[in-house]
Amino acid sequence: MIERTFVIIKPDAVAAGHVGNILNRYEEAGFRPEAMDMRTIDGDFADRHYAEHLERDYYPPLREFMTEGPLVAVILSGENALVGVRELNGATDPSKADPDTIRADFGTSVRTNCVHASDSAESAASEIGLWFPEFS
Ligand code: 3AN
Repeated sequence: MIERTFVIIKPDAVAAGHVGNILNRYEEAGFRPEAMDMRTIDGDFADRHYAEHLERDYYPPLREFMTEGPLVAVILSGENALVGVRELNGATDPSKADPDTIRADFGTSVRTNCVHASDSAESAASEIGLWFPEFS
């Protein structure tokens, strides 16, 4: 099934110069960008994106990290994009991510793990609605 998912190339990956390499992984796997935007978000916007994580101990430094510099927001589409993109990304903790995944290659910690991807069709719809209201 052709699906849409929402991806963030996080501020650590932008600062380190990995935007092109990360987009290349998705394109080589057959996923195509439908929308893409570099922007710097504020804390209120981060709270809306991470609404399910607000009470977690790890959230305040995650909020700081996600607002510290530009990131790239992307809508990707393709066959089984939801699971396929998360497989390309690898596990949340880069040190536990499978070899050759994006997080294994470009992530540096659980927080600075270089990419985000929606974890379900419901979260993709809500994240696309938040980040790209004109595409929802
Ligand atoms: P994923 O992005 O792999 O779906 P989630 O949804 O469990 O992971 O977590 C969302 C984000 O919160 C992660 N991408 C990571 O940046 C951060 N995070 C999750 N767990 C931790 C943790 N134990 N310590 C620090 N940051 C965390």
